[in-house]
Amino acid sequence: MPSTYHYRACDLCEAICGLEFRYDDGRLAAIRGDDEDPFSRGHVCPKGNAIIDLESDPDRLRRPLKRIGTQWHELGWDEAYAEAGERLAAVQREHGANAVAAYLGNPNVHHFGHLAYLPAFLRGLKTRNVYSASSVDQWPHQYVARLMYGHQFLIPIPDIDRTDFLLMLGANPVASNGSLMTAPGAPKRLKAIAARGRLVVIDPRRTETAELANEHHFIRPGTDALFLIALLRDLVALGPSRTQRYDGRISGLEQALAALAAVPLDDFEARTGIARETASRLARDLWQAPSAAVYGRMGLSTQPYGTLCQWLIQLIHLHTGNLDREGGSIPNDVVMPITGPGTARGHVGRWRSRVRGLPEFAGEFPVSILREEIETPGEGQVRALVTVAGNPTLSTPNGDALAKAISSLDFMLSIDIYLNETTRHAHLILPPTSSLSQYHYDLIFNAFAVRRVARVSAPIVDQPQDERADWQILNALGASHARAQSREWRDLPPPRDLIAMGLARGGSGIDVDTLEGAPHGMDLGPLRPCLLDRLETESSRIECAPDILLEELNRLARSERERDPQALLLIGRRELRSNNSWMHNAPRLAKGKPRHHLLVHPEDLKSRGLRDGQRVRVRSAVGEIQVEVEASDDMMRGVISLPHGYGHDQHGTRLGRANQVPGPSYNDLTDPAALDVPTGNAALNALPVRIEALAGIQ
Ligand SMILES: Nc1nc2c(c(=O)[nH]1)N[C@H]1C(S)=C(S)[C@@H](COP(=O)(O)OP(=O)(O)OC[C@H]3O[C@@H](n4cnc5c(=O)[nH]c(N)nc54)[C@H](O)[C@@H]3O)O[C@H]1N2
Ligand SMILES: Nc1nc2c(c(=O)[nH]1)N[C@H]1C(S)=C(S)[C@@H](COP(=O)(O)OP(=O)(O)OC[C@H]3O[C@@H](n4cnc5c(=O)[nH]c(N)nc54)[C@H](O)[C@@H]3O)O[C@H]1N2
Ligand code: SF4
Ligand SMILES: [Mo]
Repeated sequence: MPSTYHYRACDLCEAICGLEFRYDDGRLAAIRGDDEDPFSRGHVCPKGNAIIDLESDPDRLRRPLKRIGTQWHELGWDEAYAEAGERLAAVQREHGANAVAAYLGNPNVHHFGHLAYLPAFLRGLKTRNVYSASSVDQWPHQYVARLMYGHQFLIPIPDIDRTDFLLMLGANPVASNGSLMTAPGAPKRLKAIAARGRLVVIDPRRTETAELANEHHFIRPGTDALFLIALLRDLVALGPSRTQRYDGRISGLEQALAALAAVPLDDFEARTGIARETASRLARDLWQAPSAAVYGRMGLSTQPYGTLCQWLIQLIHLHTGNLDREGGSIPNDVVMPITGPGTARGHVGRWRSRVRGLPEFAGEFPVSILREEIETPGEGQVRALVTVAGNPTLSTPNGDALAKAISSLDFMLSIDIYLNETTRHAHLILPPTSSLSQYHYDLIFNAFAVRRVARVSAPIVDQPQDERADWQILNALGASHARAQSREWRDLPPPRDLIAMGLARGGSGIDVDTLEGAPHGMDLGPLRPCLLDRLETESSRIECAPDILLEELNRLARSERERDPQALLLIGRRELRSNNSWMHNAPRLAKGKPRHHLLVHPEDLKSRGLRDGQRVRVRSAVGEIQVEVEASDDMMRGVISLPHGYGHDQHGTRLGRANQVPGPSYNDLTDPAALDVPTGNAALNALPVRIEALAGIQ
């Protein structure tokens, strides 16, 4: 039988590369970047190829599993659905609706069959205890967008294909392939900026992206807000705000800019590690650039001033006239809208958490509070958990303590394809079938892309009869839970129908047939200014000075420097062959030298009497891990770097390959009390820790 070729978008990261799948005799034999995809133009990374491993992984679950004691047993789908629905309903009957919590992990966003079907299932649960990976990730972006532009997803995207000047802080797209900036082949796009204009990277590590940049500056973790304030004050001194574009549609810019004066900058260099003069020069360059964009990602969002940083970035765009203009920063207007009528703008603080009293955002609580909600007795205590494509025991603060809490639950249900560090605690696991057998549309990543693109991915393999798709599982669970509560339930139609409805709502004239006729995806052109027409604030204006953000400035003004002279600041990193916590089981990705080492500047090793390669103990306020150090002068002095997503070798998992290079879990060190205050987003970076030799091993 000859080879057959099929085309789909990759569903592993935000870059949504077009891939070509080659099947020989019905077997997936090779994956390449699709040269005809107008957006990704043939780009593929090692993870794209590793889809072959995922498809054939013997550890991947295919049928429901039920745990009795420590033993797992397969059971039929109908039986599994009935049991799940009944047990969730039973917990709620006895302890109230909020006694069931749900945690939604990152891959939900990558699968239409999860994303489009989850809201109905969650509505049926009627619980306020909803958590997701967003609160260890991008909440500051969504929150600032909500306050300033009126919708959590009205997020301006750096127009990197046209900008003359990109200032990038706390992001490493060469490894991560971009985030809240869907930009397949990011390295090429960034090289093009460096060639035609300027790419400036601010990062405590000289990253792979910094290597491509015209200029890189180390910054002391957690001090980016100070840096951005200095930059903005210098920009204000360079000239009046270029706000003609927003005339009559903007409130409070002068007030916001004036408020920056409250923050003292006298010890700027000592605190940030950046010369004051450097900030001033960058301000001049940015002011004079024909167009400019500032982009700050994980290193900025997941630190103690994440929201403040994202707000300051918007103010820079506004003051310099780069918001919503070519080469600046522009929200994407997609054919299947996630903003506008009928979408969730994201409410703020309508209710508060039971134990710590933290406000909800967009109907969720920050996941940093999940453990205390499970462990603290009283009305509303969480007694059951549903995880959907999430691995919170590795991904969220103080993960090992969370694991202990989870193991005490009355009932836990996981919708997941692996028996891993989190799902090993479940009583029931429901594994969705291969996404290659399902329709997919990137609801979110098209909306965050650096070009206007659209594509539908049609199924390329048949769904095995005894397996179930994500959307079928969510429909069936919703039905079974409703039945157990004697409530009505209506199944949602299959993905292709929902995609058609979403496209019709967008009113672009592009329908599913059009998209199916373009298997390599459709390019609809560069970003186009649209923000003013889409503002959803009550005032219909850009709100530049929300009280809560002004208060954040005051909090920073009052903050003190970290004083422990022995403390090092821990930050995270990503590597091309990782995908958060869950792809180390793919042989193609796990092979080669271990990549979980702790990077430490040679002088910091020396001053502690430590050697390159030595195993050390790392201690934070909440926990400790052991790990090998690697001397690296790519690190700023006083800062150390560790990837998250390791910590595999745990009792009772089925991860044959991942367990061979277990590594330690970063999040055994992170502190659930360390938060970005306005949102409750976890401050995973800039974590003070100490390192020391393991006794007896020196
Ligand atoms: N210290 C530190 N912690 C971090 C980060 C960091 O930079 N530093 N990054 C944070 C970020 S940005 C994120 S997004 C989170 C991620 O946090 P999580 O979403 O909790 O973790 P993932 O590692 O993405 O785990 C995904 C889970 O989904 C399962 N899965 C994979 N594909 C599918 C599928 O198709 N269907 C289903 N049902 N399940 C599937 C996997 O087996 C795994 O259990 O981690 C956060 N944690
Ligand atoms: N290969 C790979 N790609 C991925 C993922 C993966 O796990 N592996 N995960 C995906 C996900 S879910 C996401 S959200 C994106 C994230 O995408 P990125 O944000 O690009 O990813 P990171 O590599 O975490 O980049 C964060 C950078 O911030 C720096 N940093 C840490 N603290 C600070 C600080 O205080 N200030 C400054 N200025 N910098 C700081 C770190 O050194 C690091 O270089 O990546 C996605 N892509
Ligand atoms: S960059 Fe992301 S989307 Fe592209 S092939 Fe790699 S994992 Fe897939
Ligand atoms: Mo993420």
